[in-house]
Amino acid sequence: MARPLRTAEEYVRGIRAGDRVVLAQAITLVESARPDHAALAQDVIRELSAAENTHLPSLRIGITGAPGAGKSTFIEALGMHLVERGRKVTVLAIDPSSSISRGSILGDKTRMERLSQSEFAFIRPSPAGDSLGGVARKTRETILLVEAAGFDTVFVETVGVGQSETAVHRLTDVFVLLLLPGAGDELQGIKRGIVEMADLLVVNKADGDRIKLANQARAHYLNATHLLPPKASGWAPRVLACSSQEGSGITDVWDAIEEYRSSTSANGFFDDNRRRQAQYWLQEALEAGLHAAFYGHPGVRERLAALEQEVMAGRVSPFAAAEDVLRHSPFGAS
Ligand SMILES: Nc1nc2c(ncn2[C@@H]2O[C@H](COP(=O)(O)OP(=O)(O)OP(=O)(O)O)[C@@H](O)[C@H]2O)c(=O)[nH]1
Ligand SMILES: [Mg+2]
Repeated sequence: MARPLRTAEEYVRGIRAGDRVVLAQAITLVESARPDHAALAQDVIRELSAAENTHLPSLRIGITGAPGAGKSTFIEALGMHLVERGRKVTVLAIDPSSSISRGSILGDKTRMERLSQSEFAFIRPSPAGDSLGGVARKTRETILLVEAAGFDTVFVETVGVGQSETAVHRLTDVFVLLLLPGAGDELQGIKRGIVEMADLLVVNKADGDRIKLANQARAHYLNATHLLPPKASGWAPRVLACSSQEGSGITDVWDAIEEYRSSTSANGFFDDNRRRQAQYWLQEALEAGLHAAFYGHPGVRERLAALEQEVMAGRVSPFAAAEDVLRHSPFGAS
């Protein structure tokens, strides 16, 4: 970040006022690897969290699906639908591969052409990072910032082929799996575990000569979800079809999401889930901090360097060496 940093107070004031420039700068702070940026970001987040949220209760929506399933186009269609109804929409992404190339940004902006121009929408590409956990943590903090700025609907898009959807599931209230007409899970590269996580399964591209295939896919997944064990949320997953390109079925998807929200709010799951997510991120941050403190400690580095060769040569047992290293760490008894 080249420009001089603002004070925490200035960030907080700007974000509360819904200033997009300040919001974007605060997110850059959250994403920064510099310790002084990280410390300032924590100050900002602390102040924002301490204040009473005067905005509408937010809804965080995870969107996953195979590459090319139409996630960005779907978010554009649903996002515009919401913006027209007075909601303020944010689109975030978790793309672990973006640490190498941030190539999909351009693609996403063109897929979300109308939304990216709307004053009621805020689109931010996936943060870069060396680990999925790090990227997900930055996204969690970004969610807090955009909500404080008054964005009440947060989409988090990820490609449903790896571990990233588990991270998105821990960041969002409702999880939507986008599917292609025709092809089964195996062909779409969707793992069974992801189907099990979904609250809504939406067969996209139900248009033109694909309508019949889309209906077949819908019947297939309807059957598949009936075989799944009941969810802790008490919600039975819905299977819908839509065309993000033509806009058909988008209203039904939103109605189902609203129904999900009222049903899980009524039975307490919605708030409970957020509390458990907060607990999870506390544990996650502690583990990351412990890991960094441990391996960054000079005593640990020294002992580890000395013992590694001994262990590899078979002269010292791995477990004895580990105990030795732990004794020389900040957590050792000595
Ligand atoms: N016919 C039709 N094409 C669609 C529809 N939705 C998306 N597409 C097309 O499918 C292609 C992929 O759409 P994207 O929205 O980029 O898909 P994505 O899932 O975000 O892709 P990645 O982010 O690369 O994983 C584009 O060419 C879209 O125009 C739809 O409802 N109908
Ligand atoms: Mg996309």
